[in-house]
Amino acid sequence: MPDGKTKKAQHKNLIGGRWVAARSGKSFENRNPADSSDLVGTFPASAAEDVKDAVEAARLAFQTWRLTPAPKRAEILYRAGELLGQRKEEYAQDMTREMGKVLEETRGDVQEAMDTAFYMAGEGRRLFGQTTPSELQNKFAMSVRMPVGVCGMITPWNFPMAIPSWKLFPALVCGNTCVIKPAEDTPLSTYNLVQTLMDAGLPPGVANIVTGFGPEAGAPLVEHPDVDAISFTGSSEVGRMVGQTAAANFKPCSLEMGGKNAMILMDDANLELAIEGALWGAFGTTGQRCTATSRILLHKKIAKQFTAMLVERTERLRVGNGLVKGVQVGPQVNAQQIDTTERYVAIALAEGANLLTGGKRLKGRAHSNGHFFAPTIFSGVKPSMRIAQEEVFGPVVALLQFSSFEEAIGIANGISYGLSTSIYTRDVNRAYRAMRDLEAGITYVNAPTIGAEVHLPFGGVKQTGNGHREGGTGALDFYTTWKAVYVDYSDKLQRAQIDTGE
Ligand code: UN1
Repeated sequence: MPDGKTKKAQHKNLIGGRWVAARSGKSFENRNPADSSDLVGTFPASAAEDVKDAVEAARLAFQTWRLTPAPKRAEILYRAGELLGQRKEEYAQDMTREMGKVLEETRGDVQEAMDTAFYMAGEGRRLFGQTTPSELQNKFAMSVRMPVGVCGMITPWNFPMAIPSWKLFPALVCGNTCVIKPAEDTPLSTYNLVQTLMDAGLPPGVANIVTGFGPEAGAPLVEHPDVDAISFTGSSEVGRMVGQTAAANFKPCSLEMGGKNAMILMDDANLELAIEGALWGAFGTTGQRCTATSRILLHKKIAKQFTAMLVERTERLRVGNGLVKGVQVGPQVNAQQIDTTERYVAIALAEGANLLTGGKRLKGRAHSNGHFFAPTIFSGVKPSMRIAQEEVFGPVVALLQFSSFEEAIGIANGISYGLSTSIYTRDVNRAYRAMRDLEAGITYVNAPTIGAEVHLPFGGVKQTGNGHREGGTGALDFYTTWKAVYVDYSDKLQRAQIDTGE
């Protein structure tokens, strides 16, 4: 078994199809956030020199991969999708161990990678361009998609397999080669994904992995002159640096960052349905989704009733190790993340919000070795409070009130992010108005703010991103560049715009 696949192993980087240690020999530990005594494995703490090796390997592989017919590239993705299906349980277990979210969700994460594999495999026989008439006689005009080249990818820990698949699979089917630096909290799931691609027949050097930390391994990838495009998912703070560095070299760069996603509950909402949605949207993945429902806007008429129902149901959620049956909410991913949650609880209290439940770390026997935080609800939140404006990325939800539809839309839009939004109503006119007026890349009607499907565009407006989309055909637009091709079969010089025949 290659070093990259053994459990609890000393893992290595994958460069040019070979498993190699960081040149410095340094490594870091990957521990289970539900039980810090459980060492998942060690991974290379890579630096610029390792990134350089990986980019060179990707450049070399590009020469042949770009010439491999797209339907053949797609067959490898399709096989990878099938293999992921066979390995789903094993990979879900690995993912829960390294990231913490419950098994049901990590199975979903692997499923999302499978969905992306099958969808992008289909694109291998499409990748449509256009043919269009020429303005001149005996001349043929068309546009074709060309691969961009070597693509650098920096991925987060909250969807350790799905998000790498959103980047790798479209890039590969389009004929690019890749260097991926996964989050230091969840490298194993990227190993599992790329190992599956190799088992499905991906040639050496087409996908390379370099593990490590942002400043040492991520930054050199963004800065490397031979990396043609960068795709980043993570915090706005890091995204800004990635974007600025890429811009200095005119490098295409896709940024997908934060959210402060609102669910609006009108007075005609089905409250039972909305409770289910709120619990799932706010506390699924322990609130660690960029699409998490972190604000619930309540019509004054139903606010009291809904709040009581939500608190009651929240207090019944089982928080614990995601590998244990019946657990609904796992730990936070690391010490830093739970510190942030704790800090925001203090900020919200200082701002005058009412803590209805939670607000503290869990310390019992089942929780003593992990980063567990009680699902937390604040009421009496004003739109200008930091708890209503800033992303927490933890199990914390803010309840706000409104008295008209217009006011609700105003509050929902009154933030610097624009990823996901939701409205619960039975009024079809209001639903359509919300679909039009909510400033976000995603709007749900009668469903929470999470649950995007891979064949539709994923991304947001305002400071959530820089205009690109993952998922759907938007991903193809990022991983290809358009070439216009003219074929003149007149056997004479025809000057466009000049030989107009007038
Ligand atoms: C993320 O939150 O970073 O739509 C990605 C969803 C998931 C993907 C979330 N399919 O909630």
